[in-house]
Amino acid sequence: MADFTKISEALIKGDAKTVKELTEQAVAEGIAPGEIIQQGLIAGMSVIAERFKKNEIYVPEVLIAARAMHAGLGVLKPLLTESETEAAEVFLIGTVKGDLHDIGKNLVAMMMEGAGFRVVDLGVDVPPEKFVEAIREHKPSIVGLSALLTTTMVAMKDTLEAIKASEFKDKVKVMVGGAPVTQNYADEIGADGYAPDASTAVDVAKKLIGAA
Ligand code: B12
Repeated sequence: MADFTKISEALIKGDAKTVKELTEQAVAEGIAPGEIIQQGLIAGMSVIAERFKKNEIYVPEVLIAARAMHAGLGVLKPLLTESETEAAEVFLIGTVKGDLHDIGKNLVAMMMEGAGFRVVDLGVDVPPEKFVEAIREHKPSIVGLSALLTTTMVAMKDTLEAIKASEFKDKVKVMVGGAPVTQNYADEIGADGYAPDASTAVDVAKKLIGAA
C-alpha cells in the first residue's frame, strides 16, 4: 500500500531524492499516476502554498519544494495516459514584453502545476502577438500575465487588448500579477483576475474556472 503522506512529507521537506524513490515505489505497486500526483504531490504542494501565504516560509523553501515535486513528476509524466494529460486545465503564463523578471512568474507557474494545472510557460519579454499565438496552440483556460516594472504594466494592457481583439475574446480568462500590479489596475484594464501572490493565484484561478 502506497503511503501518500510520506510522499507529501518528503515534498514539504524538499527532499527530492525521497520523493523520487517513493514515487517510483508507488508506481511499482501499480498505483495510478494521477492518484499519486493528487494525493502525494499536490497534497504536499498545497501545504507549501498555505505556509507561503501565511509567511511561515519564503521563496527559497518554495523553490526547494517545487524541485522535489518535479522529481516526482519526472517519474510520472511519461506514464500519464493521453486522456489524463488532456483532462488537465491549461494555464499559460509569461512575463510581458520588455520585462525580464521571472522569479515571481516561476513561482506562480509552480504553484499552478502543484494545484493540478498543465502549465505552459512562455518565459520572459513575451510580446502580445506571441501570447495570442500560444493561446491558439495550447488552448488554455487561463492566461497569466506577469509584470514587475511600472514601465511594462502598459504591455499588460496591450496584451489584454490583443487577446480581446482575437477570436479568444470570451474563451480565455486573463489573470494579472507582479509587484506593481493592483486589483485596481486589473479592473482598469479589464482583466478577469488578480492575485498578490502565488498561492492566492491558485485560489483565483480555481474560481475563474469554477473549480472552487
Ligand atoms: C530580482 C530583481 C531583478 C533581477 C531579475 C532576475 C529574474 N530572473 O527575475 C534583475 C537583476 C535582472 C532585475 C533587472 C531590473 N530591475 Co529588478 N528587481 C528585482 C527585485 C529585487 C526582486 C523581484 C523578485 O523576484 N521578487 C520576488 C518575487 C517572488 O516576487 P514577485 O515577482 O512580486 O512575484 C510575486 C507576486 O507579485 C505574484 N505574481 C508575480 N507574477 C504574477 C503573475 C500572475 C498572473 C499572478 C496572478 C501573480 C503574480 O506572485 C509572485 C509570488 O508570490 C525587485 C524588487 C522588489 N522588491 O520587487 C526589483 C525591481 C522590480 N526591479 C526594478 C528595476 C528598475 C529593474 C531594472 C530596470 C534595473 C536596471 N536599471 O537595469 C532592470 C529591468 C530589466 C528588465 N527589462 O526587466 C525596480 C522596478 C521599479 C519600478 N517601479 O518599475 C524594482 C522594484 C527595484 C526597485 N526598488 O527599484 N531586477
